Amino acid sequence: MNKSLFLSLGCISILALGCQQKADIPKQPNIVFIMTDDHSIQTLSAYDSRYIQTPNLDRIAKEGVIFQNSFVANSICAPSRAVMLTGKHSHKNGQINNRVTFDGSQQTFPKLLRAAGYQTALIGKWHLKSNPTGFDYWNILPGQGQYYNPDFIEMGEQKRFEGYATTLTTDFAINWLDQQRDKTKPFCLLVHHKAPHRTWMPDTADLDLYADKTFTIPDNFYDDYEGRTAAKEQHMSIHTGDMDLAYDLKMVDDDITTARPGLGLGKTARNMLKRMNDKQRAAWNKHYNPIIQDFKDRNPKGKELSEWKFQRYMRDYLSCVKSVDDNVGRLLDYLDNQQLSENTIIVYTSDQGFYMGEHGWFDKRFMYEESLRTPLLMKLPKGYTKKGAITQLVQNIDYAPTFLDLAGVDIPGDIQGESLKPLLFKDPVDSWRNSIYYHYYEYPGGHMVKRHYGIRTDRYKLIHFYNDIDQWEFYDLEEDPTEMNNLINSTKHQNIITTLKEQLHKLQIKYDDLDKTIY
Ligand code: SGN
Ligand code: CA
Repeated sequence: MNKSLFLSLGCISILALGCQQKADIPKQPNIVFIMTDDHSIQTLSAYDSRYIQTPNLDRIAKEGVIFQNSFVANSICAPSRAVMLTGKHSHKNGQINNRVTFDGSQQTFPKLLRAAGYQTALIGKWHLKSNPTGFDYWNILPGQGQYYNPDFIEMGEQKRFEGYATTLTTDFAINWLDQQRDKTKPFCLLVHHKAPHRTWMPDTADLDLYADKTFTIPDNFYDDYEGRTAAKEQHMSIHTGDMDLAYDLKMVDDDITTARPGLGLGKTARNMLKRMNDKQRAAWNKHYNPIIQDFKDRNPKGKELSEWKFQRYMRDYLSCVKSVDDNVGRLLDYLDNQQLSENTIIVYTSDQGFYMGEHGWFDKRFMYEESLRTPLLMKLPKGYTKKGAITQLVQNIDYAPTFLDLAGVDIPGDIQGESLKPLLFKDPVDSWRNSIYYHYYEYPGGHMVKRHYGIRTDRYKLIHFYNDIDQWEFYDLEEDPTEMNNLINSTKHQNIITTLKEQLHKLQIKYDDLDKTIY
């Protein structure tokens, strides 16, 4: 056989194998899209096991895939949700910050799936102000929602439910799957948790879980922000009153004045506690009262206070994550027991990452790694052959086109993300994006993180802070993974900085985001 015939026969048989693999995949797989709010990569053990074990979330990664380079487009809640629903950057879907109201008349993936015969449902946090559109069924928390005995708005009707938000959201999701849906249709179910969002109120069952654990303080907990003005001028510090003793850390006691009494946070904290029933409140007091007493006795100051706050923050936050993990386990078990897993893609992500004391912070917003990255795990339906780590750069603009592609729906031309479907087979993918684009807008506003946009490649990051500042930052993530050295003026790096500026400009053309004056 001549060489070229041999090669082409080889290619045909590889192609045939590819086609056969792809022929085995479900035509309209079900979609279960689980999202949490503010869950950091650092606290999901499939990514990082320093702080907590999350066996149920890890199960998704173990049985499926884990995206090692998963990023958001704008690291804050409502914008992230709008990005995911539309597959477009914030300036295109209009949800540039948490303050504006989502235009629910625009194209979203649930609407397109519904038109293609899917049954669509949304349960849990929504946060987009306008009522959900494109869902056959919705049952959402109003605004940020409450952890204890929360109200839910079910198809326009608001009711209060006894229980803990993460558990209730999961109960409602399982109930919809089991009792409410039309079992003759494929479904797309969004299960969107409030947890582990501020103010990190654990379930009473989990209060003592980390009581005796001391967590290692990040190396850059005492960052001096040298060479990084925006980082210096934020209001999201553990060291200051930004993290409040009463409101955030539950030291609700008449002897403890909150760090920023003017904000009335002590009062807000008391109101949150007032939602509890007697049994919940008794368990709460049993846990926190001795901590409050100890705090008053020791009266820590300076570094001792900062480190005390860090430990308290970690304990409460991780307890909220533990409840997420348990509840995701319940949902996975239900899908397995009902033999739904084979035909279903299960996605786990967060609306963005979060700081666990890195740079001395909590919260998100910055284009630095901890808040730019977000967990992304998927358990795949049968026929999708990829297993383990996926290293390509992916972003939350990609979710909408991925869901549409999996469901065999044409991806509209105005969607800016890319379908991740080609990455879900074990065959190598020849070409993929080599950079992602980011743009954050909520300034001035809570936590005072200045407006910025930027580009990240697999190795470098370039950020421009603008508005009431005009400063560039450049990081070599291989040399400086915690982004402490802004090398924007480094002679050695000027060539790569120029190249990145050109690439950034190209991305702004590609995504049509050159005009910064519109917002
Ligand atoms: C609230 C929080 C902030 C948080 C924003 C945005 N304060 O305003 O700490 O940054 O939400 O979070 S709180 O007092 O209400 O807890 S987001 O995830 O919804 O974007
Ligand atoms: Ca969030």
